[in-house]
Amino acid sequence: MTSIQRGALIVLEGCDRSGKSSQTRLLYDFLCTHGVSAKHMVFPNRNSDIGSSINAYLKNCKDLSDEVIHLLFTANRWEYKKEMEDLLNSGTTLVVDRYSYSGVAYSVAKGLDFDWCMAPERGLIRPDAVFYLKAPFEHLMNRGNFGGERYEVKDMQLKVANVFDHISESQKDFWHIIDASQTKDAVFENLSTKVLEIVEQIKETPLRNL
Ligand code: Z5A
Ligand code: MG
Repeated sequence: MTSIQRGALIVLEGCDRSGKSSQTRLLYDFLCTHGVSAKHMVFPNRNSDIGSSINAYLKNCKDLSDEVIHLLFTANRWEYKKEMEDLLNSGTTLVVDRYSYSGVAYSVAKGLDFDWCMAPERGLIRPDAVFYLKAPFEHLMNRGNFGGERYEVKDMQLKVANVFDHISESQKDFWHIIDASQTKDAVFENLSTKVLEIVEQIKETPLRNL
């Protein structure tokens, strides 16, 4: 009897306009055409009740304290934990556009304590790989639609980048830095090769929590 081999949890992180949504969509299509069962997920997931409050906050239609919005972003991930776990255990690879690290990076950038921010993320599923799409702010601000939402200002983006840098430095075993200032094709080339390797490598390993 053959046991079901699990799927991989692949997360893309990075500052605004670094290309996460473009690359997660490309990656999802790529995995499907290579015969890998896959699902594309995005956080925040704005479709739930919690997600719609987050959406109103990001669009500047609702004011919430920094602590409350932080916990809503985290709760939004907890809403989907069971679904993610079931999919991974049934062999589906998840390609996720932002995850717990965005939660921590944006809240720490606003002045909240790192450990306080990380605490409610503990118990969520630990990614098998995080790809950090990294590029200078000056490069990213010239890309489409920058400035439409609450956090899309230079000072905030520089602080967010600092937190991502700090986390990637401390979690080198599963964080991979990708130069996001390259063309979309070049970024994808880098990413897709590594992802296929990781999907193969983790098949027999147990899921772990943050
Ligand atoms: N947030 C939080 O505070 N806490 C949390 O826990 C979570 C999130 C999960 C909404 O995120 C906000 O929520 C976000 C963090 C905070 N802060 N802000 N602002 P979002 O993910 O919904 O934001 P978005 O609207 O999708 O934008 P984005 O993620 O910043 O963009 P992106 O996905 O990284 O980039 P893209 O959409 O793929 O590309 C942007 C543009 O650049 C587009 O015109 C592309 O065609 C172009 N592009 C992409 N790649 C390239 C390359 N390589 N070269 C040239 N042009 C490119
Ligand atoms: Mg995006």
